[in-house]
Amino acid sequence: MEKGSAGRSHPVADGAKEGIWKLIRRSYRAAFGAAVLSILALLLYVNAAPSGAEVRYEIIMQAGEAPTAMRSSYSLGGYSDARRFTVNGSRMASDQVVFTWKVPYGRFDRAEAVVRYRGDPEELLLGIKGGASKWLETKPVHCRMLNELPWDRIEEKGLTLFQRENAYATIHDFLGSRRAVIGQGMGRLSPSDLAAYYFDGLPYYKEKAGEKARMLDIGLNLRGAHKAIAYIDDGRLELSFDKYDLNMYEGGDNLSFNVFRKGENVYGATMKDDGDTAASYITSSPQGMSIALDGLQDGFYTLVWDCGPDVLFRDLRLSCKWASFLDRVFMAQGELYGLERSGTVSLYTSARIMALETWHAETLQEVSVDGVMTITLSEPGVPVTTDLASGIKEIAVRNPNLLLNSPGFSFAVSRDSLLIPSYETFSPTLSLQGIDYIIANYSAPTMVDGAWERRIELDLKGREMDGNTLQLLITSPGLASSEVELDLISIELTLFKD
Ligand SMILES: [Ca+2]
Repeated sequence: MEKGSAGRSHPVADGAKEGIWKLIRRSYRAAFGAAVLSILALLLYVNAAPSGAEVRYEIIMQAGEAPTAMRSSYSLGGYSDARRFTVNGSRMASDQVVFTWKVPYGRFDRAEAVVRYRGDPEELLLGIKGGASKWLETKPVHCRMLNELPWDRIEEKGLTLFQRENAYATIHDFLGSRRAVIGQGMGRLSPSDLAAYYFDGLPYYKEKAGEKARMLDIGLNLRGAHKAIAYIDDGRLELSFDKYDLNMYEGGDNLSFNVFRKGENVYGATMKDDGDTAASYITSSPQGMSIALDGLQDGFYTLVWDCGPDVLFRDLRLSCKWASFLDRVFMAQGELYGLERSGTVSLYTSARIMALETWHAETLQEVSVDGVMTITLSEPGVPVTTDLASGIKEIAVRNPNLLLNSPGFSFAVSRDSLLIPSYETFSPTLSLQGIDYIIANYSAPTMVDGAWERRIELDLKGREMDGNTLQLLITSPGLASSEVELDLISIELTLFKD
């Protein structure tokens, strides 16, 4: 927005003018000693047209008297309505084997795979990716340590909760009471009595939790850089906020806003300085940002506001039920910056230790935790560190001109919307010391006719198969250097376009 322009920026009208907002729609079949690996890809394509199409692939692995070593990559040729490929080998001799072939469509919504094999590898994974794409969807087929773990276990819909003690009767109870909301690989510092294995908990939890308000209003004036996590469960993200320049320091006040999914940038925009780069102490008019992202994969997204402390943003609205700020929240009292006075706000956190700080003598205050005045700020610019009880606490701030700092933890504006980031990520080499629960999007394979059999599903929404090329990756980390013999019998793959 130009300096001096009046009124509140309307995100659509002004956004288009400024160009700062964009819309992005944007069976070693044991017969006769021959090993047969068959890959069936049944392609059910339902277009906008009422009739669907069905395409089937069959890929057969054959070995001689003894299983033939299979390693590295196999290109399986093109596609047709019914196609069978033959590759020699059945015994995995490398940590990974890749099958590549052409598919008739660039996009599918999900895949279902049935893997049959012999052997007891430490871990066996199945992954799908597009030819040259950076994305990879992977699910565990076999995990020896979990298969043999003698803990109590509850299985529901492909999920398994392993408990050292039998504390929860259902997975739903477990997820509800603990808000076991876990972002894979986020590497947070939260309590480590829980490990997660290929688990993105909310999709399961929300089925029974019912609908809540779809829009989250974050009634905070936020100053400077912030990072948040949001859980998307309906394929889209609408988000809006207003940016103000405080113009207290010399220099430009750009704000870069980015959205990431598993480290991949799915949206980025920069809001420019208001034109006042002096230390004028004149707060700018609001500049609106409004985005609508469609076709997103469900899961955790990271939102990043990158800017200096001379930038304030507020009126943040998000079309999701769960969102939390990571590590820190820097709230600004509007009254101190030429905006209306900010009233009492409550933030919810699972933090066990928190540092609070205000930069102004006017906003020295006591801050309450769960209704008890417990933290006293008596000197500006001097952080006060406090230990907090376990569980989710309400931090009430009477005069929100405060920096809350709790690296590794999160803050939400309501109890219901709090996301508690990752605990431990389970791997077969993880020490279980201190771990009492493992929640896994995994169930042990079943033994059928002397071989393991496991069915898995993969979400492919929003995934583009570049050049209509699909790659199927079978991975067993450390297999080649181990004594384990792993014979693949068959893989059936069905791809669906819903
Ligand atoms: Ca400025």
